[in-house]
Amino acid sequence: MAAKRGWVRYLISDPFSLLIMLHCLRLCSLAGVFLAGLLATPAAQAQAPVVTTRTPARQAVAAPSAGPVGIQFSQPISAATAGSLRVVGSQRQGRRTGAVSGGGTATLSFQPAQTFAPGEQVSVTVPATLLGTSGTAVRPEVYQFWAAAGAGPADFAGGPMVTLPASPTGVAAGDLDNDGDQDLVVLTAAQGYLLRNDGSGVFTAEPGPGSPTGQQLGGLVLADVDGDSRLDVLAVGAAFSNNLPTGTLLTWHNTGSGFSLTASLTLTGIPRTPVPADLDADGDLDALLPDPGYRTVHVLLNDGTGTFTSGTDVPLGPSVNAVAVADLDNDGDLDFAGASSDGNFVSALVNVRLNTGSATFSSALDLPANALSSNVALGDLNGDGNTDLVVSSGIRDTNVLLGTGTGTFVSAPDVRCFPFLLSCDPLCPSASWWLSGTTGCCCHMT
Ligand SMILES: [Ca+2]
Ligand SMILES: [Ca+2]
Ligand SMILES: [Ca+2]
Ligand SMILES: [Ca+2]
Repeated sequence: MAAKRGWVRYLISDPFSLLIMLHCLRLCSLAGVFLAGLLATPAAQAQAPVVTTRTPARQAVAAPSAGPVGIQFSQPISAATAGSLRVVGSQRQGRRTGAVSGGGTATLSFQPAQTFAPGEQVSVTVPATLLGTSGTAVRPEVYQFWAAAGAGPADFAGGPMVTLPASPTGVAAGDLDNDGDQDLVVLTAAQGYLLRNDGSGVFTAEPGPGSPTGQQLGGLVLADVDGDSRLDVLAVGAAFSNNLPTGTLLTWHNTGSGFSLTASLTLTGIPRTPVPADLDADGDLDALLPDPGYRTVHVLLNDGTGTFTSGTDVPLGPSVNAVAVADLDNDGDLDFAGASSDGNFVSALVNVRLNTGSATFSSALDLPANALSSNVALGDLNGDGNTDLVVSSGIRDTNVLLGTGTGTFVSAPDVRCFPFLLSCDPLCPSASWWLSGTTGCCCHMT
């Protein structure tokens, strides 16, 4: 007690020490508030629910055609928002109709009203409008899988011919009348046709998407861009003025009784075929359009009604011929790979771009490819759950690159599928043979 009184007398008698002590007390108080804030953060601000398990697994290649699609989260999901889950098919309906169950629990299940078509690619979006029961938005993600196809012999026999008044410039298959069979849309330079399937593979042609005056049609793809569960038609229109080309993304909405050209967007150059995908994980299909003339991949974002606006384009050279979309680094957003070539037989590349999650893409990871790369496809070839990459060459073997799941790839043996290949010889006997860059042998064409 005496010592305590002594300290007090000392501090009162020494104002400098008193000031230091008061300052220390103030700092301790501030530190306490800071620490209390840190400790209070987890309770006051709940963690976002995240997806922990997907059924079918991402990149699955033989998913049950009847469904369901099951998603397990780290926390229970609000029943009121469970319907925000989006399941989108590439061949039937587009946005799939069906029932979501499991609201209020940590496992949602979507049962599609109609089976997935054999080999159909299915995209699942977990958007940020899906909330946990605490009210916190989920961490959004998009993933893809493929429905099982039959184990057929892969032999194809010719079917009945359909005569059209002009040469086709594009064809795409999908169930446009939602009756369960695959119909066709065929474009000619100035007119589109719907070839309706009678259910047995016999098609009847009727007028389809019409072309705006002066536009030549190409680059056809089917996708439900307005989310009404009817496949719509996207195509690239080309117009020339003083020999200068202007490209337009044309969108025909499927009304159920015809096609209505209701949206278009003018672009530089003449882009190639659009690739629809939910690039920003908000539940609608956006689009990538490779534009070789301008060495660009156009990024177009959907407002949910099928109206597109330009996003952040991606420069990609030398001459990007095609793109394919998948989650290359397993982080829950869709990335893309582009096949590009400068036409001189030596500098073909695959350009890998990773999505930031909001449809902006990283700088290129360039992978060498065989000459004149003309197309690229993505899928899990070796069943390890990672997306692999296949690049076709105009004159050489097909490249196979196996994904590591982190956005990088390792080379696998090329696939020799050049149709006119006659034989190989390591000695290159004459000028009509050429050296295969990956196998080290010389090949000869018929
Ligand atoms: Ca049909
Ligand atoms: Ca639609
Ligand atoms: Ca979107
Ligand atoms: Ca990704």
